[in-house]
Amino acid sequence: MRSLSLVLSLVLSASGLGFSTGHAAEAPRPNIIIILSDDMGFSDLGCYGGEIQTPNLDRLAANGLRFTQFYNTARCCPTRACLLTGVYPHQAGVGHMMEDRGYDGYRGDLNRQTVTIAEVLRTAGYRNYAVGKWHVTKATKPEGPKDNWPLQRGFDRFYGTITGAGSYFDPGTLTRDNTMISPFADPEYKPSVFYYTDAISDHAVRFIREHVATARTSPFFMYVAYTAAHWPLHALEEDIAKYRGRYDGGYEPIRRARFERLKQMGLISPNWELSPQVGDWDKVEHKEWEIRCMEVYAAQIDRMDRGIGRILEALRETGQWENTIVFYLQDNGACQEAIGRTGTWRRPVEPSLPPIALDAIRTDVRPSQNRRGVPTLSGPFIMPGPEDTYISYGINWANVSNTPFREYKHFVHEGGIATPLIVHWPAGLTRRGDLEHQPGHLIDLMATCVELAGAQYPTEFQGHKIIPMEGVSLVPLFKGQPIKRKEPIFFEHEGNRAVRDGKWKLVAKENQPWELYDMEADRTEMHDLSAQYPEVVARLAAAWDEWAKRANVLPLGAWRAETKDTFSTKTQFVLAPGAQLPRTEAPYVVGKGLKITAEIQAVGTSGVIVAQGGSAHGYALYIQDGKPCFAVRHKNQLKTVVGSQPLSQGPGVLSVTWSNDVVKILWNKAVLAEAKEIPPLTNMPQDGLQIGRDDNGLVGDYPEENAFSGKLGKVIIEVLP
Ligand SMILES: [Ca+2]
Ligand SMILES: [Ca+2]
Repeated sequence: MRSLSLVLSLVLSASGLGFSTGHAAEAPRPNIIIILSDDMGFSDLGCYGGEIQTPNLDRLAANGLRFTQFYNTARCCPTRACLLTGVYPHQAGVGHMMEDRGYDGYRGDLNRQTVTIAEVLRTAGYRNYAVGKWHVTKATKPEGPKDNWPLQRGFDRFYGTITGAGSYFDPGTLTRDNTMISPFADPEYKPSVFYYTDAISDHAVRFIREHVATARTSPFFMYVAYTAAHWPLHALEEDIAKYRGRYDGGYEPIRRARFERLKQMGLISPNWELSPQVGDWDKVEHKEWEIRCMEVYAAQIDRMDRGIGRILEALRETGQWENTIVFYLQDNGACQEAIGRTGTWRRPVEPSLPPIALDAIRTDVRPSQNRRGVPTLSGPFIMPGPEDTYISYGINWANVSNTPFREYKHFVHEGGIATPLIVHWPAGLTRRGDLEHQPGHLIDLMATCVELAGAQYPTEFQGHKIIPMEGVSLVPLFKGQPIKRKEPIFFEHEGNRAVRDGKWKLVAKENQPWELYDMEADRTEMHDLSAQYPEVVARLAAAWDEWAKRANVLPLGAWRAETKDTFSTKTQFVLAPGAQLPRTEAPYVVGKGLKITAEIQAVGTSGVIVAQGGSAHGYALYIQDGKPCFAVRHKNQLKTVVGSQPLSQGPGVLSVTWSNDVVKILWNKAVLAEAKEIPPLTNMPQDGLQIGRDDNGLVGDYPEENAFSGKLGKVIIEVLP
């Protein structure tokens, strides 16, 4: 059957028709929809044990197939690169995020040694549509290169965002086809309230209808990549209201209930232990806020599910329901990143920054303000949900989302890489409501689509030699037949590494020794068997090494290498509170002096005024115990200059000059500190710059993020020769 459809597709693509008679008239090739959601845990969906209402996905599961051991790559970009190309992310050039680290596995852009599913299916007569988050290119400027945007990688239409995360009410890099647009100046789409999840659903529906109206003789492939439920916690009030009270009991009862349902549903073995609970509800200081975080998260997923319901409805209305195969999966495990979880903002907050025109194109992932000029609000005194907030639900709820597994996004323990996979296909699936326990991985989706479409995976494409696909087709499983996987499944992200082979999983965190788990007996990874089975460890470790060599993973740690990007040549930066600059747009500080001038409207007792860099290289001006401090990191060594006394009542101007190896801190021109022998940085810091907080790696000796507790005006940074 496979060879027959292969021959057929060759004939078809040769004739350029893309639609078939004869054999295919009896069993026409299906439309294929892959729905990917973002930063969700293994047990968030109703049909995977969750309490969040997902009736549409639950119905798909009840009439389809649910995989219990499907895997992603632990992170947004690598997952998208892997899903789209059918090879491991490093082979596609996206071993980490969207920066070029100077190694082929870490280019931050899909390479041309790979083809996307859309590129392959187009050769078999499919029309291709992409909706939602793209995030497989570093080219995110409206007028920059677009050679790795969807239309240049096999898709006929695109509506979505080129970059990763962003506001749901005003997403940066919003794009239709090849043109960046403002959601508030888009003549083609004018909802009463713009909400990105709805915009994705609406455009998926629109593309289905337009396809059927204009190109119904061709099958279609559609890739729908929701950003739900990635931070920020943005949702519509009516949806949040549905979950009011649902999480009042804290973490433990929800985890416990999910664990029990997972067992009842047969999704996990009754013999596995529940991984340890991370959060202690009794110690949560801002309980109402913490509850609200999970309510908003649930609302984001609820709204996505209803959008999926509308996509399915469009299939029914257009007669495409029976022969459309729908896949649903998640790009990585629940996200523990603490974003916007500190700060002292309190409402009401009036606009205090220059407004942004409604038709202006925005490209910011983490906006510093909304269009009206209200600074972006965060911290435990601001309830998440509205468009002027930017908050994440944090590690404790992520631990709940990932029930029963441990670890999170970034890690290749099960909590980072386990995803639901729902497959639904009325015309082609003989199993209904079944569970499939075979391990599978994103790499299998290309092989599956190639078989479904009767396409031929190329050895050469547009003059480039193409890497063979890594996965196996899942199609036999749809009919209850076995699949034959020749190789183990491999993982690497940020130095975290794993290999899954049959019942064995070998896994390690960066620079840590291997751990070995028997996944049949202990999938929650509670009992490390590496000491008992050294021969299994040796065999799998050798297999991993072999894979790492051939799959562009090496050199391990290359994701930390100096980027090949060019840096800003600007010497003056005028920045608003909440502003952030990516590394390539931040002040180029190597060998330079700096002058920082910060307008302080209300003096706080703590928090970062400006930080550029992290724990290896960087500098930060911040307040601690009311005193101004200036921290410099050089090759992991920290030097901190502390002001002699707390800042007097504001408003005032705090400034630092750092030149000729001398740091001076001044408050309204009075010198509060002077220190010598602090040479300029020798390396450009990896982290970008933020005003009012320190993201990712911390420069100074202070708590994570360390949002400024007072009120800032503008901050001016001058690069001195
Ligand atoms: Ca993600
Ligand atoms: Ca930082």
